[in-house]
Amino acid sequence: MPVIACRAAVCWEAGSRLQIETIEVAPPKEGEVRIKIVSTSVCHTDEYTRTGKDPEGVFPCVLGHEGAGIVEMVGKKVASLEVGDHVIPLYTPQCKACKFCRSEKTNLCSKIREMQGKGLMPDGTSRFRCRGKMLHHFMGCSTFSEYTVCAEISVAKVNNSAPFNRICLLGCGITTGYGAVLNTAKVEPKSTCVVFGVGAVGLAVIMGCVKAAAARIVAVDINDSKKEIAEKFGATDFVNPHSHPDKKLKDVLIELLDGGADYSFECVGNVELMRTALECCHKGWGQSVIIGVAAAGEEISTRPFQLVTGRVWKGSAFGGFKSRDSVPKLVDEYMDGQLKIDEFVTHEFGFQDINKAFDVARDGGAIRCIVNVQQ
Ligand code: NAD
Ligand code: DAO
Ligand code: ZN
Repeated sequence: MPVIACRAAVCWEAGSRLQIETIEVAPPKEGEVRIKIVSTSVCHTDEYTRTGKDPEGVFPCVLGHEGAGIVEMVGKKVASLEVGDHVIPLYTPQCKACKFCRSEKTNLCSKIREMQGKGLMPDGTSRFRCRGKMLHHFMGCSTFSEYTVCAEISVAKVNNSAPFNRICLLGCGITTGYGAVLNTAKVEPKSTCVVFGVGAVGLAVIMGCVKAAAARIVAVDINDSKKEIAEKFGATDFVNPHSHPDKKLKDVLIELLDGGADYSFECVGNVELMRTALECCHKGWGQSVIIGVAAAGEEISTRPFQLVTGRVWKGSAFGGFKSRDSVPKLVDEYMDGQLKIDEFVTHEFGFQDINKAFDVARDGGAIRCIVNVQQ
């Protein structure tokens, strides 16, 4: 069956800007599907990987992991997807058979983890070539291409009438923050919550806290322009650490919340802030959830006494959602008006301008930039 020649945004080496190239995309092998990507978005993690800070980046590669599209071709033994299905690629797969998938305690499927981490398909090869060279895949998705190939277990089939340029955001940021509140922390009504970082992930945390009927939702960001959108999403308070130069941030928050937060969420990827997020939690029961991804080699620290006295430190990946089961339901929640997505979109670009989307995302002026790949 035919190899497709199409446009893709290639990252040739760590630190270089993406280049729109014509690449070859091989047909899907057994247990794989080829997808025509309609829309994608630029997540903080794509930019982070592009710079070479993230260990998951293997170059040259096709980045992108927040996307949505249409199945164009199915490989042998694919039973759950058909040509024409509308889909969202998933960087956290769900095979439903491995030890992790069989446990209710985690969403971290291990079936294709090893090869995915090496930027390869499950059989250890790549479906992408450009200028005679092999290109690596990224996080099992590689959505910065007009066509990509994913494992069947890395694809969620979704409502055919949902707009691609909105639901692509459920491939990462929104799902991550929302689920961290509802699945990982399991925030109870009337709780007090602190959200560090008001990007897409932090806003989705705020949305989750509102859904959980939290009493106080304190948004923390070093950029004052984030106050308005945080409040629009339901934050009750906004704290800019720079407005309190003489006080430790954790003391500002402990004072504001009469002893500390019931729950806190770190949505930046800064290890110092992770410590503050733990230590601003209430003695005896406060829980802090790490969502932000720190640079390779960085470490967190605190005094053990913080944990001895009842604070709990946790982490959350893809919002703790079992991906193939949950993402279609989140699409339906959006279609029913129960879940915000439109409000996260601040910019929209054609594929040719994907680097502009990176620039805007990096400058902090964006929440999410949609890139319409077929335009
Ligand atoms: P973003 O860049 O859009 O937002 C980050 C926000 O943090 C910005 O508003 C910025 O002003 C703010 N900020 C920066 N430094 C700060 C500081 N010292 N104190 C307070 N605020 C500060 O990022 P995003 O796309 O929302 O992603 C947030 C983090 O979540 C990233 O680290 C990303 O890699 C990670 N992430 C994790 C998962 C997961 O499954 N765990 C999934 C997606 C993203
Ligand atoms: O299963 O060992 C594993 C790794 C799972 C990877 C989870 C990644 C979570 C954070 C990724 C950043 C967001 C795109
Ligand atoms: Zn699994």
